Amino acid sequence: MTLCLQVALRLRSRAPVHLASRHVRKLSSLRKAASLPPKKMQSLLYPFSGLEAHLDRSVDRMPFQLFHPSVEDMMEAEKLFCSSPSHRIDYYVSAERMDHAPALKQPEVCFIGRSNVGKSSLIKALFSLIPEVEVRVSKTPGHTKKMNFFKVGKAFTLVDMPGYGHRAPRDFVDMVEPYLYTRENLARTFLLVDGSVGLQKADRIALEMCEETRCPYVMVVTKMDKCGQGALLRNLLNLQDVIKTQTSSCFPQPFLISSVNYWGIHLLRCFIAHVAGSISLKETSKS
Ligand SMILES: Nc1nc2c(ncn2[C@@H]2O[C@H](COP(=O)(O)OP(=O)(O)OP(=O)(O)O)[C@@H](O)[C@H]2O)c(=O)[nH]1
Ligand SMILES: [Mg+2]
Repeated sequence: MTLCLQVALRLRSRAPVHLASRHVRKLSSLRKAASLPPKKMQSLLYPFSGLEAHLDRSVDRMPFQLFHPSVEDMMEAEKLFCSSPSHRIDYYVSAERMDHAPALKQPEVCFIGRSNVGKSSLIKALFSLIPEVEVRVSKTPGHTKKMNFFKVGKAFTLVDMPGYGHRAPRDFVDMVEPYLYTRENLARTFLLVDGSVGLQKADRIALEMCEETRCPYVMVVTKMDKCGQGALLRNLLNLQDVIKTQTSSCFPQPFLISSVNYWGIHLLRCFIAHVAGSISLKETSKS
């Protein structure tokens, strides 16, 4: 982190970021989240807003708010994450190698990151409105061993990847790398980093690989419920600095999420629907 960013961060709060857990079930749906007090609703939908107060005025907020859709846009996106007879959402197939990957035409987004960072949990949270879709998560690193494809009707596909770091570089070389280089319908890669520990060496290797492929990718900061606001902000500003100074294909805005309390999940659903070309944003939305 640059010295400028270090001094710009007022580490006055060590309190963990939290939201009343009894709301957890309800909050997976936007309609129900509307019952929250406005400030809590704002933090749920745009998690950065809850942290902003701890930043010095000199910090540029713009890169954290580039994608700032309206609640109506998020409602529109949420419909895509609800299953219906004409729009089936379900696990489709798994593949161990690229030549086993299904040939699909619809846009695809994939989730990569270190083992245990929360890739499968994020997909589970995105699909929380259709709990019958089984997405397996585990405390044990290295749980997801194949590329798992989930179809969201005919609109797009989500791909859960094995993590690197556990058996790395094996799975990465066998699956993730060839996938990133050759998948023609890949619309966006989401590179997940753990907000409680910040960028690790393995994350930097993944970041370099994403840069090499020149495909557009986005950083997602996970487990924001787990760490104190000070540590989270420090890691976030450091990441923002790396994105600004060392990347060219990365979307400037990192997305903050918690798969436990659904912070940032509605915003991410909307971003995915947007990059997959499934919704058109109203004029107020920036991207
Ligand atoms: N507190 C908290 N824990 C989380 C969050 N997301 C995931 N976890 C926990 O982190 C652990 C790993 O989650 P997974 O989703 O299986 O991680 P993964 O990245 O898919 O891991 P691999 O499949 O091994 O690559 C599980 O114990 C989850 O419950 C989160 O947002 N907050
Ligand atoms: Mg997994």
